[in-house]
This record gives sequence, C-alpha cells and structure tokens, in this order.
Amino acid sequence: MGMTEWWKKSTVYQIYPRSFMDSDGDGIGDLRGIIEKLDYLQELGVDILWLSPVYDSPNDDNGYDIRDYYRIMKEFGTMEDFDELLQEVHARGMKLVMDLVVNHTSDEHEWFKTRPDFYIWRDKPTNWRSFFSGSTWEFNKERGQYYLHLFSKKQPDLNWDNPELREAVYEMMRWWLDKGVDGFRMDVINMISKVADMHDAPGSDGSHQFMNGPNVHTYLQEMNREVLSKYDIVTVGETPGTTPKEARDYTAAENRELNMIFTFEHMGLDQASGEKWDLKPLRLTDLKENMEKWQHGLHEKGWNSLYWNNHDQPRIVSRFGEDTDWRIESAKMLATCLHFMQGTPYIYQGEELGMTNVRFESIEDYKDIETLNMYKEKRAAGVPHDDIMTAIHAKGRDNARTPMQWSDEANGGFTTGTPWIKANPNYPEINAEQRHDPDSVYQYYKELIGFRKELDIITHGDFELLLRDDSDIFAYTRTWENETLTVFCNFTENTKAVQRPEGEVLICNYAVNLSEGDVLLRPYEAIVFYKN
Ligand code: ISL
Repeated sequence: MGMTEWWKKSTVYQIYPRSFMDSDGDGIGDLRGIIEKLDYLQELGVDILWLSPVYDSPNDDNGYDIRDYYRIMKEFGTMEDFDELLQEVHARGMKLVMDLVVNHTSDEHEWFKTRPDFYIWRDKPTNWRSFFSGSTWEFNKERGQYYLHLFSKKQPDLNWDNPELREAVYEMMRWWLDKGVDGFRMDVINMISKVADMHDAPGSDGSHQFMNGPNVHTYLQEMNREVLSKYDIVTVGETPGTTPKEARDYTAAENRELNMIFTFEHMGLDQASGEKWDLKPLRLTDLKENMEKWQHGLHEKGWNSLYWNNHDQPRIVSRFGEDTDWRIESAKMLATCLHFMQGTPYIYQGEELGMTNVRFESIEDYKDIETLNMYKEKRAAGVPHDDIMTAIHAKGRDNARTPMQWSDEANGGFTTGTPWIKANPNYPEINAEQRHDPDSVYQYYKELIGFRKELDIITHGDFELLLRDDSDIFAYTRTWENETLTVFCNFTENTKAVQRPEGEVLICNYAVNLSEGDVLLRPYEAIVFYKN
C-alpha cells in the first residue's frame, strides 16, 4: 500500500451557514459567525469543514440557486470575510471545502439572459416530475420554448453538452482553488448529463434519463484532467440513485474522477415507495445488509463516505435512534456504528450534540421549498393537514435547518435577533454548553474522531458483518494485519447477550461493567473491543 491520502484519515464537519451562527443579529447565520466558532470545531478535532453554498443567491433554495459564483451572499458577509475565514481555518490546521452547484444555476444568473445555449431547451415538455413538485419544464415566453429544471423553476439545469459551459465552470473552479480552498462537494453531480432524446417516463420519473447519464464519466474525467488533478484537494460527489458498482466508477483511483461519493441507499430504507414522504419503519436487517454491501463494494476498489445526516435529512437520533428516553445513549450508539466503518465520516452541525427533529404545528413555520411545495400540492389533492404534517415531522429538511443550539440563551444563542427559522424549543436541554461534561455526546464524538487518526485499522481494515439475522443488534468486525476491532450496537431498548470477543474495551457509551461470560448489551448500548 502506498501513501494513504490525507482525506482517508480525515473527518469532515458540514456547516449550513444560514443556521450555524449569526454574528450581526439579522437572524441569519454568517461567515463571521463561523469564524467565532472555529475554536469549537478545532477542539472537536475535525479535519475538514464543508460549507453549504455561500455564493450570491436569491435563496429560492437557500443558496443552492446561485446567481453569481464569484460573490458571497450579502447576508453571509463579504469576500474579505471569506478570505479571513479561509485563513483562520488553515491557521488551525483544518481544511475548507466548498459546495459546487453546477448542475443548475439560479434563473437570476446572468448566463440565463446572455447565454441561453448554457441551458436546456425543448419545444415540448416531457412528463417528468421535479424534485420540488410539479413539472421539470417551465415555459419561457420570450423564447417560446420550455427550459429544464430538475429542482425549482428558479434552478434551470445547465447544458453540460456545451464545451463552452464546461470551460466556464472549470474556470470558476480554478478561481476558488487558486484562492486556496481545499476541495469541493459537488451537488447532484451525477445528474449533469442528460440523454439526447428526453422523453416521457413511466410514473413521471425521468431519473433514468438524467442520473448517471451517458457522458457523466467523460465530463468528470475532463474536469479532473483540466482542474482537479492540478491541486491537492478532496472531492465528494453527491449522487442520488447510485449503486456500489456506479460508485466504483466514480471513485476508483485509476478512473481519475472523484475521491468519494454520497450514497442515498441507506437514506431510503425508511421509505415505503419512490416518494420520500411515504413513511415506513426501518428494519435493522435492511440497514445492515445495505451498509455491508457498500463496505464490501468499495473496499480497495473505491472509497466510501459515511454519513447519517446532512442539511436535507432528518436528524438521525430522531430517525434511527430514540430521541426522548435514550437520546444521549442512542446518539452515541449511532455514531459508534458509523465511525468504525471504512470511509470518510461526515458530521452535520448539531449531530455532535445529539440535536433532534423539530415539530412545528403550523406550516407557516416551515421555510424549505421542497416541504412547502409538497404541502401545497397535497392539500390541493385533498390530503388532510395532519397527515402531511406527520410526514414533514418525520422527513422534512427543516429538521436539519433549525438554528445550531449553542447555549440555553434565547434562540439557543444562535442570534440576538429573530432567527430566519424558529429554534427547536428543546435548546435549553440540548446545547453546546454541555460539551464540558465528559459524558456529553460531543466528547464522545471527539473520542471517535481521535481513534480514526490513531488506529490505521479503521482506515484499512476488512469489514465483516456479524449476527446477520439479528433484528436488534448491528455487529461487525474490522480486521487488519494482526488487529481486530469488534463493534456491537444495540438499536433497541431490549437487553441482549452477545458472545464476548477477544480484546479490551476501546469505547463504550455506558460505564463498562463486564463480568465473565457473555456481554450484556443494555438499551442502545454501543461497545467496541480492540485486539492487537
Ligand atoms: O433532499 C432530497 C430529498 O428530500 C434530495 O432529493 C435532494 O433534493 C437531492 O439529494 C439533491 O440535493 C442537493 O441539490 C438540491 C438542494 O436542494 C439540496 O439541498 C442539495 O443537497 C438542489 O440543488
């Protein structure tokens, strides 16, 4: 094995700037707010910060609709603030990754007026449904044609088949890399290549015609050649609808495309149909089988990213854990389960505190375009308010977007003004002040992050699933040279005995209390044994 790439031993922390820290009291998080909190992040031990988009935007989709790639969003600050942030991140030995949203721009981007050939036009729409409800096509009067928008109608898709568009994107990427940023998280990058003959799709699901499309690998290889390969950076592609085989194509080193991708398969396991709002309880055996498939599928062939949370997903402790009686235990258990796997782990802001989902009763309190459009559409179709709210409480993206809970002060200490979205009312009980408690979720994450740097087995070891058919316990080993890690995670309140493996306890989310014989797993217990 050659030199291990730095990003294989790193932990990433995702910041959603709008909700992280407001420094000037306008109710919106900003870059100076992030600067204020860098010591907190350094103390946690994370290596890389990923910023959700901070570019100029009319905020139809909170910055995922970019108006100008070369400017900072006014509410977030100035380019001088950005330069200072980058410098301060580097001064603390961390790296900074930008969000790269180049499947689409805002319809307010100047290209939409001056370079219509940068977008995708047709005389007749297909029947495809947008991710944000309604059609993927919007009629443009001036041109007398429809343009494609997989997301909101204010997010027209870019035409990657146009080489001039590709060059314009690469130029922009070089500009940020020359400034010193350390890589990109690439938004829906597997959707940039559409089939030439877009046509009606069964069930209005056009994804086979735009996900992992005909030229996506050609374009990513070109991007790598023209831009990425010239810098020592990290790249992660957001790729919904991607299998391990396709993931290998994107991430195999010899293909020269991306370092890793985000899978969505495990995020779909509590979904009953193709629609995310169609709820179904998670079966632990499904999760185990899926994680095993990805661990084996990319082992020595590509590289995994590991995540439970991001700005689009509900909070994991409320989703696969238990957020009332066993919140702290289950938050730590879930972290253990993920952080001993092979791949690069991502922590989403507040996850390290065990932050939970929120339950606003009024639709007025929700801000996310996906949620609001869906609510309108379902109400118009006669679905009762309460039924829709149940789905929003379980799956809405705003679960992840309530303000970061720094303290028990008003609005969790996020702002001195009125926050753009209400704080989760549980901030007096769940906040970052608790990190000083050695038993806090934060301290536990800090330990996990530390192990990844100390123990090479976490980076390199083989994964083997144990207790395959057990519906309560997620157990696995990692083995490497003569070392073994054995991980047991109890996903239930039931107490359960498992056979004691060799080795000593490395970490446990309870006080260790082992006697001779079997290990008795307590509710939501996680325990890891290490032998060398
Ligand atoms: O959030 C989702 C399901 O609720 C996904 O379908 C999500 O829309 C998809 O993963 C793409 O997400 C990314 O691109 C979107 C943006 O709204 C998301 O925030 C971003 O992560 C459009 O740019």
